[in-house]
Amino acid sequence: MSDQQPDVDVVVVGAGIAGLYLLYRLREMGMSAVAFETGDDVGGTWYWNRYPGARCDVQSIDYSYSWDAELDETWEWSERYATQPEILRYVNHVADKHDLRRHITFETRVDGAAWNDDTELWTVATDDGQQTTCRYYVMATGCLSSMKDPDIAGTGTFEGDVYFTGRWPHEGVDFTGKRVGVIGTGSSAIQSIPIIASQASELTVFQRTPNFSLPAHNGPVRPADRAAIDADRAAYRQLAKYSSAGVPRELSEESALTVSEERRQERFEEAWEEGTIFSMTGAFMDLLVDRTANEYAAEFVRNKIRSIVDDPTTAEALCPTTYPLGTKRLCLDTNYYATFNEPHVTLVDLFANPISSITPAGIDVVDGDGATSYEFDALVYATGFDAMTGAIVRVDIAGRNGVQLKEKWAEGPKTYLGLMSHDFPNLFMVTGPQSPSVLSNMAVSIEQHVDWICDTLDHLRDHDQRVIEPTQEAEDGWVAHANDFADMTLFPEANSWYMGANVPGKARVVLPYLGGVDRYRRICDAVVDGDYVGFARSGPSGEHVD
Ligand code: NA7
Repeated sequence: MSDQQPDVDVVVVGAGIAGLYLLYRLREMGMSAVAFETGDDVGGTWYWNRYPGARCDVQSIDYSYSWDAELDETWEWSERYATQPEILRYVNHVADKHDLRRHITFETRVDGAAWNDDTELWTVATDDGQQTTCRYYVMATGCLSSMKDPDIAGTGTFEGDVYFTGRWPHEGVDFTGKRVGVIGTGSSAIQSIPIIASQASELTVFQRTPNFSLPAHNGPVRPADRAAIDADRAAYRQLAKYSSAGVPRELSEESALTVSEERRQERFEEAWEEGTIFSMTGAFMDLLVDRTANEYAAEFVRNKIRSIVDDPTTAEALCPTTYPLGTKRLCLDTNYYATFNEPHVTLVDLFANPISSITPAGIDVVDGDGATSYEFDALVYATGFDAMTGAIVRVDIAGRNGVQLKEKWAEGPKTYLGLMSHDFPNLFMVTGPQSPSVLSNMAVSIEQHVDWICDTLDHLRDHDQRVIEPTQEAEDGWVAHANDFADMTLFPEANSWYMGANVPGKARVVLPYLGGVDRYRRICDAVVDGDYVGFARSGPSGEHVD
């Protein structure tokens, strides 16, 4: 083993909510670290997604850091669901308060990273031509940061203004008096469409798969929610950590199959009124595992859509029918469905009239034997992301013996606990695939991963160990467990980005861990308590510790 010393102990990729907390913890531990960030400032998701109406749809009192008690006590959110600018202000405040920017190299993209078995170091290559060696390498790149190629014929030929929701101009966009086309009806579109409609002279929405959306009922933080957290903040945060989705809530023990029709409707009405992302799927215990139970909830929401949208054809087109409720990302909205009652707003159902091409003037769709042409001043692509794995495999990561992560994951991600992958020693992922991540309150899941990673680095240092890597057997077991869990649910039925199904050519395999935040946390803790069961570790002279 070589005794070459690295440039820094840890390279972090990304300066979003995860990267910032990592930098804080590593500094507190006395480890040197540098973060590389593509953007010119902190914020990650909240830096890039500046489209009109962008908000978090986990309540802001829950989607907050808990590690800074003083910040937690004093920061006041102006709304239940804060807007992107407010969240970005919060993240900037944290970076300033803890003087974190000095550890970050902005406007610098990590292109590659290679493990050297002799030096037991990673060499990280950035797009400024520099190389940085480190002992530990952490991808804090976010789950929804690598944009999906819109993959539509003629993309690039449109001669008007073009916008992507995930790369919105910092100076904002005014659509007043403009004819606007929006492609996509995922969360980003559902949040932005009502606001674009309030400015545009004409708005045409191109919908491939309709989504289930619930009213956010946004406004000031609700008194009951505030009281719950104010009563005992530390206890509330602890409850969140050991909850199924990272938000304290009582789990239903009722089956939608055994209660009366009256009771079912009552629970669904309560969920609709509650206006949280977890309320509808949590209304009964079996909504995400039983098709019949799920269909009760789905039909309830479809009836709501029918009651809001005046034109029956548009209403039916907006009703999802091809997948169970909750198996594609549920959305929260403010006036989304009602927007289609506005005379200048049109829905184009791409199942009936698929896009044949983007054109210099707008969009052509197939219409019977002919075509209909739509002309626009501006086009908005709200076409989503290469979720969970995209930002990780976009970097050329070469592990032991040159094994490429991209190739290893070609048939789907292979990880142990969503934290590490065999043959990639000392490489950690924050909210990686096969961890709860996007199916949870990300703030809670990020903190858990950062704490686990930092506690592990601390442990290695204390025990004079310097390399950690999951065993093949542990990884195989975790992959099987994650897939088995998914197979007990309805999630595999949907062509969703949870399944990698939105990106042509991507393996169709469940990406987030479906066992829940609490079960997952207990497993991670048990692994540590079992002296890192499933991980091989070695010290400076190569001696192994199992
Ligand atoms: P999503 O949820 O992936 O939505 C993308 C939308 O774009 C969705 O309606 C897609 O239809 C549509 N889409 C994608 N490609 C095409 C093509 N080629 N033609 C027509 N329509 C297309 O991304 P969002 O940004 O809205 O949300 C991502 C997450 O960010 C969100 O869930 C929150 O967690 C935050 P499809 O469903 O694939 O038929």
